Amino acid sequence: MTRLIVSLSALLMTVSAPFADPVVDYAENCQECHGVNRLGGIGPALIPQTLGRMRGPNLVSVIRDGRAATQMPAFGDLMSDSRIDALAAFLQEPLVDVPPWGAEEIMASRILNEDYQPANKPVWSSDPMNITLAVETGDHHVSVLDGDTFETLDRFPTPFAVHGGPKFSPEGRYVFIMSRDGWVQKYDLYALKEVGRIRAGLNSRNIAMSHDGKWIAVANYLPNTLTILAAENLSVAAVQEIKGKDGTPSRISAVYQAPPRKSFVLALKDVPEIWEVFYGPNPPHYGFAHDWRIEGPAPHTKPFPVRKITTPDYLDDFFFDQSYEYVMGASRSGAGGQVIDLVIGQKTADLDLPGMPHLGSGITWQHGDTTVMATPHLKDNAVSVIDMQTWKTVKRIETLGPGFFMRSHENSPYVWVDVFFGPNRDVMHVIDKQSLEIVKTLRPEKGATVAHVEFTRNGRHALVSIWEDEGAMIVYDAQTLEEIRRLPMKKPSGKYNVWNKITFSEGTSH
Ligand code: DHE
Repeated sequence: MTRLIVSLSALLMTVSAPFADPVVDYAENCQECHGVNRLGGIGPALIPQTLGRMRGPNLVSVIRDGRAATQMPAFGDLMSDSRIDALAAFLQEPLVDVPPWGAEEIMASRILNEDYQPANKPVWSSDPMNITLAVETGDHHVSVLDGDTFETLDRFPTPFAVHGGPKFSPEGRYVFIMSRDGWVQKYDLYALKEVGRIRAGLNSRNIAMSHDGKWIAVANYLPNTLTILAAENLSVAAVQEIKGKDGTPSRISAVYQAPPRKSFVLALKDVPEIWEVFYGPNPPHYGFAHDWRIEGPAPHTKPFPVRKITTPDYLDDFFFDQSYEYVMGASRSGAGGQVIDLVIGQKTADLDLPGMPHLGSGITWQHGDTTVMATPHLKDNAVSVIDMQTWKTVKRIETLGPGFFMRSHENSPYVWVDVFFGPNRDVMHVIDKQSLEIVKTLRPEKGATVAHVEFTRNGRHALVSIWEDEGAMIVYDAQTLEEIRRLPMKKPSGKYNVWNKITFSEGTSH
């Protein structure tokens, strides 16, 4: 529900029809973002299976007051309490007809591009390792840029409402992109052509690619499943129902790959558990019970052994250390964080992380003789810097507002962090990695949201989004912090450099 949809007609309806039908209220105010049949779109699906911990009074207050750190606006000024109650009750009614979405339905949704011909080598002459993608959510496109000249090599349409980082195949030739309504798109950067797409879930969180490039794991909210696709042809390798050890169905907060462990690691959103799904040839022996193996449908016979770890608290968001042994997790309730050791399967430390840390965009760097991890907070005007040996907070750097994304690069002395929310959402802070002080605050366009940074391969340029419908990607000199160029774009969100992503640069998120 974007603010735009809170239209004059909705306002008039509110005044003239105080007892309006929640079905009509939904169609007028919610449908554009949350989808026909409440099955999700840019916003999550609004049915009991996906509302999870949001049930009851929580749901009423979100409709009335909006939701921090999301694009959900407040409807309290537009609807009476009784109408909000009726709408909340309607959203908690099970759908009369939830389409089944198992292996068969997913396979049936696959569309392969008949015009696609693989190219043996790139059809362009740019540095393949410096190709950089810009996701433009304003009109649902991705721009493929030469990271040296910033020439646009292609601009292709994506499914509706892309979310999370696209994932590159290990050699950087293919990219996989996911939309909130569950589509996974495969695009060949050499041929500049879409290979195909498949709807792996009805409402999805994010995707992870196995380190060998063979498998893509899709974390779903709806249905409560993990879908594993064969990257080669987007066929379904497995669909696993997600239920806690006690049988409680759960959404998945997020899934990431853990390359040294040859596994996917996922956190359950409605049950305090982490799962590790092994795809490598010799998974470690954790005494897997038979029903903890995901068996693929024919013609795939590959089992994916699953290990389940009970955690002291929920994990809504998490981050790995560089060895991928430790998971740093935090719950959106904002109580703090926890460190889970994947080798022994237990919590080993607490983290002082109140104020909704956004661990999904955390980064690490060498600081003195230790490695630190830094994360913005969605509810605090701060960046937390944590020592990854002692797990203690080294510093909380005060910012001009809550931030969403941060990035750095091995060759840069700076960390860049946005202020995504509040009156100062038009600024970007630049922090010195050693002194941990803000050394410059950029305000490239007064009043325009400025967010998300990516570096080019060698770290020479920092690319910043003017996150507006008629926005732009600004190219900064990453040393002098001077603006060099502006490329007009339609609400650019994330940018992704092939080299930084496939080498797991310490300055980027997963
Ligand atoms: Fe995101 C990444 C979760 C809202 C834009 N976001 C991620 C990831 C997670 C996540 C777990 C890491 C996935 C990955 O890259 O594989 N996001 C959440 C939420 O829980 C939250 C707060 C609420 C929700 O509605 O889901 C949320 N996110 C948003 C937005 O409102 C943003 C700003 C706009 C949008 O497009 O929805 C948004 N999220 C992004 C982007 C990334 C992302 C651009 C990738 C960042 C990167 O550099 O990798």
